[in-house]
Amino acid sequence: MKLVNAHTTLPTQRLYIDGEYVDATSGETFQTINPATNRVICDVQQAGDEDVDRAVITARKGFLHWSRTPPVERSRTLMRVASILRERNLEFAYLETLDTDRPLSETTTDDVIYASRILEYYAGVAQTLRGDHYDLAPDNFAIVRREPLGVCAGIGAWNYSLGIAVMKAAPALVCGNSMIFKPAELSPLTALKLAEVFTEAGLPPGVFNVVQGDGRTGQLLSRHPGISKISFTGEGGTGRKVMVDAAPTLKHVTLELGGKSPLIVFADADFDSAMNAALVGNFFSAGELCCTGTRVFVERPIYDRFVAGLGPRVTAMRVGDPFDMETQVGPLISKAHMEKVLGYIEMASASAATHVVGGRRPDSPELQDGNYVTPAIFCDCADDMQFVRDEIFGPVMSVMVFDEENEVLRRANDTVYGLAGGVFTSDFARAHRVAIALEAGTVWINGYGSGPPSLPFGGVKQSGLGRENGLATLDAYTQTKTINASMSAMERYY
Ligand code: TXE
Repeated sequence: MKLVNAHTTLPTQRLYIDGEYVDATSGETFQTINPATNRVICDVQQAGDEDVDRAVITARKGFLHWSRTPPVERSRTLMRVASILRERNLEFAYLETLDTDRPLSETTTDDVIYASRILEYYAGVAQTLRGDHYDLAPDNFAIVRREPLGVCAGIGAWNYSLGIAVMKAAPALVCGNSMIFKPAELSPLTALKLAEVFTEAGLPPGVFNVVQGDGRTGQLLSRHPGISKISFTGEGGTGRKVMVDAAPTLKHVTLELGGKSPLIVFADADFDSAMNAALVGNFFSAGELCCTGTRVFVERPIYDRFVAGLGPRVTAMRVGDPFDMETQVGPLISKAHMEKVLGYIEMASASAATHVVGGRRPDSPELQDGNYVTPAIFCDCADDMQFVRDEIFGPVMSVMVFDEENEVLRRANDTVYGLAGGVFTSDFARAHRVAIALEAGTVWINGYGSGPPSLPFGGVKQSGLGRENGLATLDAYTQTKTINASMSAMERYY
């Protein structure tokens, strides 16, 4: 098992259709770049319409076979995939770090293990899939069957490419569907390795396929008449385009979109715990995470002490080479994204907010080639400042002060987003009052960020449609059929 490193280059990557690598017919390629060095890792073939058509025909064949596979077999296959991923944790983690910039300290402990846990969860669910029975009358009963949708497509964002692929494939496959997955063009590599593992685990050809490409390939999937469902992860504008493209063929759509989540710290909170949450809730994965708690509201009595405590903790964070196990904050995914984040930092610096720490390019010579930005904190922010309202998707924390519970709830909910939120207080009743009042798909009380596969995750308002993980997701990958059976003759009506 050869581990990649910061200098690894790879041969041109292809598509994975019908259980094997195949060449795209489009003749077009794109490059995936190492964010820590901005050197090319490899070329990747772009899937065109003929390639997507081929994937759909194959996935349809795969679906007809797989949907007739007993759930216990589906369960065993997913369990085999999970155990292979655990065995090859380092190989996948190193590749994910190379492609996504997220440090080994995260990918070796979080990404691959989390993907395995999702597969294990749905493997356990497989044999519990069932419908309902209704006793309507002595001579009349009904059953409601839960049936798969058919060929499903997954479109991924670039930050957690393996995790997002598995979050979509595991529930889809466990319900008897087949899947065509398109990873983001900025991190296309681990989805291909995942496809190899599915084949190695005995998944029949055509049940999990990977096509590569940018938004054009994504649009081909959203529009294809042979695809019954699109599960999309990405930013809101793109999600709305997917929905529009999916409408003419009336596809089922799940959208996991962006956020600008509030983290509320009351004066009676466990101070250190709240501080830990603010830091990990903003700077894990260098803030390139949808559910980051980037609007930190701190009750006035502890505001100054809280802000004073943040600075030294951020200064001590180790920003550097993602392949160094000591690194806590790696580079951002691309030069363009780094410029976008630096633009917001410039905006914040020019505003009336107070700059606390960070938000600049590091000085060390060995980091000059990478898309590095040191974690930034601004305090004394106003709710209407653009960098406080927009999703930055980078290491930028905004801190605001508040006085009253109703005031902070109004302000926390004053956003188009509704993905997540956090509340820190030792008052049990207030914790639940606030959690219930926050407009979000997930709220953490006295914690931030953990999301076991058994819990549904997703946004309200402009943060998404539908859920991933948990049992709720099974409704997104199945449809019901009511069979109403009569045991006596039909009476004459006309
Ligand atoms: O998204 P983009 P990115 C969000 C995060 C941020 C965004 C960053 O909040 O807003 O994702 O990811 C494909 N038709 N989440 O920049 O640009 C594109 O090729 C069909 C939320 O990747 O929207 C890529 O594969 N597809 C999430 C994918 O869409 C199209 C967790 C996403 O690209 C397309 C992680 C089109 N017209 C990030 N245009 C959550 N809520 O869980 C592009 N694509």
